[in-house]
Amino acid sequence: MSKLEKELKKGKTSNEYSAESIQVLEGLEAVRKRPAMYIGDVSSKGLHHLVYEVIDNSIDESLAGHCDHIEVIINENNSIIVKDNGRGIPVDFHEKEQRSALEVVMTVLHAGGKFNKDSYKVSGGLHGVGVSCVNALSSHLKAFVHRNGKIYTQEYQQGKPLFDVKVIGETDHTGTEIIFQPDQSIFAVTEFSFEVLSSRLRELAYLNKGIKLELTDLRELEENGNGGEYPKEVFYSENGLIEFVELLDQTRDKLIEKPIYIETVKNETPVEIALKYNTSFSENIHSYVNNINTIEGGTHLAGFRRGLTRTLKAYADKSGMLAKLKFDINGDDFREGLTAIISVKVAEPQFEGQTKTKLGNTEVMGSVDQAVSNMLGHYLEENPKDAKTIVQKVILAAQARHAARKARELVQRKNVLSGSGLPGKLADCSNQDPGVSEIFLVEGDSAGGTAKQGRAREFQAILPLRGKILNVEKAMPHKIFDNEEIKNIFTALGVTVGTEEDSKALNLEKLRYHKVIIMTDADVDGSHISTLIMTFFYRHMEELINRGHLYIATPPLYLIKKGKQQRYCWTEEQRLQAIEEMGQGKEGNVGIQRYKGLGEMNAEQLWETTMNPEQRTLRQVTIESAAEADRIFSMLMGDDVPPRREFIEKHAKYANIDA
Ligand code: 0RA
Repeated sequence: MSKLEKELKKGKTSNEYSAESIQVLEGLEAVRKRPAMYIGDVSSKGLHHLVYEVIDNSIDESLAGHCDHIEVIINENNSIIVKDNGRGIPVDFHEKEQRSALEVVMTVLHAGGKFNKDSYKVSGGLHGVGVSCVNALSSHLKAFVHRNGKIYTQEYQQGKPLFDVKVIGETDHTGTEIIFQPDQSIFAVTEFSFEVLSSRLRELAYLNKGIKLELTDLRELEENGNGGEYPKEVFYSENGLIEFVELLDQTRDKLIEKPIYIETVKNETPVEIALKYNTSFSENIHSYVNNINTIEGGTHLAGFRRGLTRTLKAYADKSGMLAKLKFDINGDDFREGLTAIISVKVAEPQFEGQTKTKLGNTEVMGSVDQAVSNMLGHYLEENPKDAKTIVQKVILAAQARHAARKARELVQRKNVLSGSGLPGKLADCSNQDPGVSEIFLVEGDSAGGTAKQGRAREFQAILPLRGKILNVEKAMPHKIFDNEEIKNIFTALGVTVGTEEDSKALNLEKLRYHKVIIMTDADVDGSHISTLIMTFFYRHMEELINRGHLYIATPPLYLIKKGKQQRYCWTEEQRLQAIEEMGQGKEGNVGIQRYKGLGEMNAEQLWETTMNPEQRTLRQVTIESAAEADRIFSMLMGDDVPPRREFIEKHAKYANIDA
């Protein structure tokens, strides 16, 4: 029993110490009762959030200039170690709190900052809840602090100290090490994903140059021919955002040789920006506030756009290149082929929007605007050749936008003219309520036919797509609206794109189905087609993904049969288990049928396995990290073959079974 609990048992509530102890317990209890309020949710996302929360404290320590190495270890039992070489959490005894500062930091909500006023604390997870929340949500946590030549430690159960902070040895360095085991009674998922953690650490390394971040997975040995070693990745970026933007654009053809880089402090707000132009037609701007990806944008993004447009426009006007232009140029034109990362550190960020990833602080707009204007203004003056190339690209973009608008208007006008306006190939559902309606985008006319027979006509619509749809990553914007399959998707969904002010604005108000389901064959071609379709949605209807409308159907890979018994299997594991269970002690042969195409199933089978809401599994498409998605899409869909092959070999889930 901890001292805290003993005190409480004795009912010593009159003195100050016990009153505080009770507050602490109440604070931690509140976190355990409503974990979602503090860390978002208790799914895999919330689980990983615990690690980010601890790492953020170490990142703060490095932003204060005291730490340049952070190690993360996934232990065999899915507990996590985060270790840094900072100053170490203070351990001195606090008269007012009547206990060690370490204990206060670990057990009092939002206490971290109290001891660290001098440092510029800006990092902190989306919820900025502090390490005490992680402690409250861990069945067991240990803290080790190297400081003053000594090693201090304290352990906790569900956030409650098991003993007072004690010294267990001597040391010649400083730093903090935290080991925690997420509480299984709270989290629905307790297994950490190496990929998820490594993506985040990679991102953090680019966003915080000069810090070495290491991730090791002690759960399984990787075969390497000499006994095997643990999966491990080390992330370090000397040049931060410059390298980040080059990575994002590595598969695109560059327009200017080197990224344009800005690092400054405006009105006490640190602003860091790297940007590049490439020959593509897409805009890829990723923005961060205190290391958090602000997918909904906000004032920093608005300031960036304003500064970029004004500065480039002023240069273009002055250079006389726009003199003979017969049409207007707008903000979009300045961002075609632009890849940029914007990272600001804001002392008291106000997050708004549906997912709380939109920066609201109005003062930041001016800071970023000024930073971009100053820096880009100088750059254009000093690099006239690059400046000219960029302005020429902007003019081309404006030309293409006009062509695209004509094509789009033609499509949208035609729809209005031709009665229902729905594509001839669409087998619509009878229901009119988008909330319960689904549309399956099906690869190929023949599978489309089967799906039409198998569906629940009441709420399921089928749109067959012929072969591979256009690769939007490579096509000019106006070509997109020439493509029959893409026009069909737009009109079937009832979604329009483009307004007078913003050629990419999406109008989802008339979306006719709240579930849009991509259904392709369970083989390499099928997954290529679903990637093409996802790329299309990512580039042209991102909002539809963000609002959770896009799904992928999962047809089974095998049918295992024996006599009258039959079982569908989606994984190799299920297949082996089915064979074992069905084969056991009984007569007759077990038959195994590998499904590669939707066409190999009849209508009833397709309904049962893949379309029936009662039984099917849909995978929802989310944009976990827009930057990562962007990199993957451009790599998979671009021209550069080697990185694509490498990625497919690493991730292809069909690679083995088709071989
Ligand atoms: C409070 C004050 C100081 C450092 C820290 C907290 C601190 C917290 C964590 C969490 C993980 N690693 C950490 N490293 C440091 C400043 C202490 C001083 O002034 O020396």
